[in-house]
Parts: sequence; structure tokens; C-alpha cells
Amino acid sequence: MGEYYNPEIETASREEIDKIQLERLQKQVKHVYENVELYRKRMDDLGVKPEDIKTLDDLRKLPFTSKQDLRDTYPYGMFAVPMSQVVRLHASSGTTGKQIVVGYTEEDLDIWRTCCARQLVAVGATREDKVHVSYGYGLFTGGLGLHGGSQKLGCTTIPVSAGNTARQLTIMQDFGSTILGSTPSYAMYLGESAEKAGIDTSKLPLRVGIFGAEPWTEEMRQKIEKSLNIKAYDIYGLTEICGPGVAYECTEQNGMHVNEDHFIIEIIDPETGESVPDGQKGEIVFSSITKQAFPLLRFRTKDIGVITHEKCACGRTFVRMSKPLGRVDDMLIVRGVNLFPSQIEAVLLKKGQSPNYQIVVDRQGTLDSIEVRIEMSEDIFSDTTSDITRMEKSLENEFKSALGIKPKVRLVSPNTIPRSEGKAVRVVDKRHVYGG
Ligand code: DLL
Repeated sequence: MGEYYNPEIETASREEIDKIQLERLQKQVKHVYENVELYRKRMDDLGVKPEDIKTLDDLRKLPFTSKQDLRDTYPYGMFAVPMSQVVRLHASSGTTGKQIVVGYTEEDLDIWRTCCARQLVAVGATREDKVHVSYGYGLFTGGLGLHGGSQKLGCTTIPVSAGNTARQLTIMQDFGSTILGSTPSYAMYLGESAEKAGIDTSKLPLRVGIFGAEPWTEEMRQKIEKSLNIKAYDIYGLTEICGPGVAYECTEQNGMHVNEDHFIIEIIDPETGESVPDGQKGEIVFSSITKQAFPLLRFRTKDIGVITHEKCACGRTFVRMSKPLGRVDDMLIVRGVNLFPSQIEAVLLKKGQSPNYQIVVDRQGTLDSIEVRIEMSEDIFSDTTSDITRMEKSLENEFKSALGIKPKVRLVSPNTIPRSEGKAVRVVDKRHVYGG
């Protein structure tokens, strides 16, 4: 096993990549036009037919898609093959109103495995490695996604899933894990827990980590590398496009290569929808050009990033994207759960609470904490302390069942949440997770 999993394509010239992309895009546009009503309608409205896609630039003639489209057509409205060909479903971890569901044919799964195998090889994995998968298994794409890639590459795959830190550390020691896949915050936590348990990580065979699914900074990278005594690499992906395996760092640790023979990346101005050039920040948009069951074209990720076509020292020619530098919307990712302030607001309104609130996200040690501060109305304010505490606890439980995450709730005195002249400042994020 060499440095690349698919050397011909991973080091192909720009002309070759463009040629493959165009052929696949043309086929994909025909596929969605014929099989998904939403695309057919939108393209007809714009007066665009599949035959109009003659060059890669013609991609810009196609309509955008968004998470809202997925919700509007939930569950299967954007599937492009009969359900009898769909062999797997995954769903977004998000609790943004309706969850979204995506599907894969057997061939889609195999492409996904290939994409994840490439990201492992890019960080030096071989079939001698033991890949310890601490991403959650289940509807979340992290666990099974990385698992498929590791197995396809021929690594010894250890499907630990998330949680139970003491057991993770025992497995790591006893089974001799060499590569860890987890969220970066969990990797930090594992490092801390190892130290507390008196485990000398420099004696462990663990040497590499592939971390993603949430934003993290260069400082976090350094901390993780030091505490677990490994090299830590960033991997990026999203449920709608396949899960992990969309883009990944190589050993240069300098941007994430996009698997361009399967996904076309564009960076657009989020206001105008126009493309922006390399090196300029904008919203990341992806088109899947090989996915059969759930093919998304021009999907607006709401992640902000930058791309570069500059040559990478690793020899890969696939375009590189930066870490996500922020979000176009106000989505927060707290302990891996995607969360919108509007969901918090919905719970408050349902419980008859004041809509004057503020969400404070922080990181204590290595774990994210979230506190929701809510202004009391004058009549609640006059209640006894024990009544207030009871109310706080009941709200915490309400949030837990609505959002899947339990924030700390603090009822504060009337008129103490700062008012703003423009948009209300609903979120105070003290983690500085986007770095830069
Ligand atoms: O998080 C898929 C994944 C699993 C990626 C395991 C990497 C590793 P979703 O739950 O749909 O899918 O969340 C996708 O998470 O739009 C980004 O905002 C954020 N995200 C993913 N990877 C990174 C990363 C998976 N490396 C959303 N850095 C995306 C920053 C990331 N944010």
C-alpha cells in the first residue's frame, strides 16, 4: 500500500479531473432531472435542461439546494432510486426541527468506503494499522463511515463507538490501537483522562488521529498531539453529502483535499450566490456527482471556507479547502450536537417563559458546556428560591428531551440580559472554536 489509495486519480492533472467531473456531472444532472421532482421543477422554472450542461462552468446554471429542501421533502422526496435499491439510511445528528434522512445504494456505500480509505492512507495508514473508531455508530455517519473505509483498506477495525472513556482507554492499551477517529473534543478528553489514570501515552502504539465533525483550532491540535502523543489530522464531511470522507488533510497538515472525482466544491458569496475566486472566503457548496440514491447538486452547507488549487507537497492534485471558518447561519455545535438558538426559543415559548434569553457556550477543561440564561417575569421573580430551582430543573429536562442535550438553566432577574440595538445577541461562544 503506497502513499495514495487511488494514485491515478488522486494525482491526476487538472485537465483529467475536469474531464471526469464534467462527464459525471452531465450524467448526474440527467439522473436527478429524470428522477427527482424538485430538480425537474426548479430546472424547468429556470429554463435549464440537462443538455445545457456543456462545460463545468454550466454547473452555475443549476439551482441551489438547501437543508430546508430536505426538510420539505422529508423523508424520501429527494431520493432518486426506488427504495428497493436503498441498502442503508443515515440521518443528521441535528435536531433543527425535523431531522433529515439520507440513503445509499450498495454502490454509493462502496464509493463512500473508498473516500474514507483515501483519507486514512493520506495520513499514513496501511493494513497493518488498528483503527479505533470512537465516532458514534448509528444514524450518525461518523462511526459507520470511518469503519467502512478502515475495513476496505484492510486495517484491523475496532468499532468502539462513543462514550465510556475508561473502557476506551483499556481497549486502546490492550488491543494496541494505532489510529484513533473521534471528535476533537473527545480526543482532548481522552488525553486528559489518560493522564488522570496515570497512563503514559508515549508508551502506547497510538500514532495518528483523524478528527472532525465539529470545529477545532490549531491550539487544540497542538494540545491533542501532545497529550495523546500522536499526529492529529482534520477530516470534514456532512451527512447530506455522505458523511466523513468529503475532505481530509494529508501529512502536510495544510488544508483538506476534496475527493473531487465524487464531489465538486464551489465557494460562493452567500448574499449573491455568485462564485468567488480561490483564496476568498465564502459559503461552501457541494455537488455529489456519483451518488445514486441521494444525489444533491449545489447543496449550500452554510459552512464558510476558502479553497486553493495550489500544488500540495504530498503530490495530491485535489483542491484543498480550509477548515470551516464559521457558519453563515447561527448553528452551534455543542458536544457534536447541531443546535440552533431558535430551537431553544421554541422550548421557552412552549413553557411560557420570557423570550429574553442568552445562550453561553464555554469549554470547561475539554468538554463543552452550555448555559441558557432566561429572564424571569416579575411574578416568577417573587417566588421562593426552591420554586425557582425547581423551575430551572424542569426546563433543563425539557431541553434534554427536545434537543438531546442538557444545558444548565439559570433564571436571572428581570431586565438583566443585555439588550442590543440591532440583532439580539443570543449566543455568547467563549470557546473560540473557529480559531484564526
Ligand atoms: O459531522 C460528518 C462527519 C463525521 C465529519 C465524522 C467528520 C468526521 P453532520 O453531523 O451532518 O456530519 O455535521 C456536518 O459539521 O456542516 C460542519 O459545520 C461541521 N463539521 C464537520 N467536520 C468538520 C470539521 C458530520 N473538520 C457539519 N471542522 C458540517 C469543522 C466540521 N466543522
